[in-house]
Amino acid sequence: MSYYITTPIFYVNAQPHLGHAYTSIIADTISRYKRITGNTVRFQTGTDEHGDKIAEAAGQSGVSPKEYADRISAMFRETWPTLDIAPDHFIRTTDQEHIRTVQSILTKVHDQGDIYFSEYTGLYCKGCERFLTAKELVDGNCPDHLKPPAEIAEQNYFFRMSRYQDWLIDHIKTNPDFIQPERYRNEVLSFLKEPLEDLCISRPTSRLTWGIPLPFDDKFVTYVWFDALINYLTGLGYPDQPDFDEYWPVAEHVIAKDILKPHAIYWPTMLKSLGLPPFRRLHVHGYWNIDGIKMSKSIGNVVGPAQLVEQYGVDATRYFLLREMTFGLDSSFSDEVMITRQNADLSNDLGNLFSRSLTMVANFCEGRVPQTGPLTEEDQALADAATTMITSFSAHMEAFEFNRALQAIWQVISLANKYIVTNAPWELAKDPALRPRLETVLYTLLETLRLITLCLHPIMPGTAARMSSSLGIITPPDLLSQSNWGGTIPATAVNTGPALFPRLKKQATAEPRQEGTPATKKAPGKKDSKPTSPPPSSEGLITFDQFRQTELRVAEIIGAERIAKSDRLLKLTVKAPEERIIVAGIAEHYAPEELPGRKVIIVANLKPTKLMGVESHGMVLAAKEGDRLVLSAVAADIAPGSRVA
Ligand code: ME8
Repeated sequence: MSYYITTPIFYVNAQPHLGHAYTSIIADTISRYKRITGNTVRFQTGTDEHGDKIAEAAGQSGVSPKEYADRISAMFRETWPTLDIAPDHFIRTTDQEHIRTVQSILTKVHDQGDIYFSEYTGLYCKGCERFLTAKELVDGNCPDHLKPPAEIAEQNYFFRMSRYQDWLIDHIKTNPDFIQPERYRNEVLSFLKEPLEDLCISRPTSRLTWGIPLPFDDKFVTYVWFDALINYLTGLGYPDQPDFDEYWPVAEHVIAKDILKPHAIYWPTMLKSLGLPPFRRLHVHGYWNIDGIKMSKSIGNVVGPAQLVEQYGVDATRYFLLREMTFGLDSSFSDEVMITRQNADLSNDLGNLFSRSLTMVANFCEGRVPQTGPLTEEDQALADAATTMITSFSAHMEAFEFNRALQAIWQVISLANKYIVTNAPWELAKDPALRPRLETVLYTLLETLRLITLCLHPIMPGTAARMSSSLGIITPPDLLSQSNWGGTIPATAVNTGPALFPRLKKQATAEPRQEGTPATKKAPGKKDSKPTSPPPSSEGLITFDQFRQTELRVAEIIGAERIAKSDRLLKLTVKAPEERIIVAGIAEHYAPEELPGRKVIIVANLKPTKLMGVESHGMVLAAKEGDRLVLSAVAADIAPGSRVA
């Protein structure tokens, strides 16, 4: 069977964060699961590169939109392998092939009369890149971006979405699993009770040039969603490539609830207008929150995948995200829960079962899989639990219930750990007469571990590969043919290998990020909490309290002059927002003339000190690389005196 799974294509106006990583880990896990259950899988992700937000972010960085998109798109592409996320295709909306496909689809839909020109006034949220209805606002703000939308009136092209409303309602009703989980299906159906408006699909080039030109009117570019959603077709070579015929009928999309409407309403109606069947299923998950607020680049409270991988490793990160969130509901990220799970579930439960079992095989059976004798009732109970685990794991995976799929595995891990205690193989080993019993117990443990490893492949590919290698398993995983009891082959050499997961110290690891290093920023309106944990033990680290004593501010340089008899020092007059003098050792790198007007970051609360006779009230931050020195700067215009947090 074929299977096609996609993530949203992510905007390139900011770097990848945990939210993007979660969706991508889901898609990767499912594609690995589908592969080991005999499917031919295509997994697609990519980046969404047109629109106001991107053009604006590029402008702030002082580069062209394309250069900016190239840079951030590469970050997404390079981040995924660090999380063992292995898409088959990475699509970019700036790919020529995509642009051609979007234009040919626009022509087709236009020719058949589903696109018309009209005037429109509406409430536009730049964050969502769409018009919101008054009903969607909370206290006048977009509920996701916490900002009021702008009222925009302009002439534009519209897609006759309303024409397909009845068809869509009928399709959702007759295909109960079209939108999952059910709460989102209900949400869409309830939205569809009101008459559907047509969809504005263009922007005048006077307002936005960074988009795909409409083939029938070059004074307009296409609206982001009409461009973005089509990626799911372009990536398959629509309309005439064999991959399209193979994979489109089995397409499944994974998204978070922020983009439910474009996927559940715009997209199926666009497909209907094109004469294509809708995708097979839409899987909608909730938000990762920090302090109860959605983790998002526009709010700035993000946790980056690189920090997680560095702190916890790939597999612990994947495990945590899949185990902690109930698919469809929101979840909170915290280092504390992450560390607790790693220590309890991975290091203790799984790690101990694995290392104890293999160590006993090494000690009592010279590192070779023993023979199994007849199973006692207790052996049989574990064997039954392990084979039932496969069935229940598979059922939960099929239903995108990742936390329950993992619970099914951990139930067996826990049973197996108890089995070790009650059977005490180290006692059996003392009596040669009990040798057959010892061997059966150890065989039962190894076989249970083999089945556990089989289930872990899609979740923690690296760990499962290490476990397989220790267990002497050389065949690639196949859940269909390898899930019967008895697959472990006696006399196979096994080895203990290094510990699967190290135990983590709680506060020392948790503190730096929880208390406000760049990885997280307090959400607006939240008071900074006092650090409660003791200072980290590692040398060289400072506590958040120590860091907080340093007051960093944005300062505008309004004057600069050389200091007599010094080759190194410049006397800077800055506004921060009060005027002050700062002496900076930058004369070998910057001429005084080039400095006024620049905004830099300063340490504002240093005790004044005299340098070459001039009193300095603070310090300018700069970066050094060999002999080079580059002044700090801010990425967008901001008032002098703004605090840097
Ligand atoms: O919406 N929790 O791109 P985007 C969970 N380009 N998932 C999160 C999340 C969070 N806090 N934050 C982001 C776009 N995500 C469009 C999509 S598709 C044709 C076009 C994930 O960069 C989640 O998958 O804003 C969400 O749907 C997506 O990132 C939004 O990514």
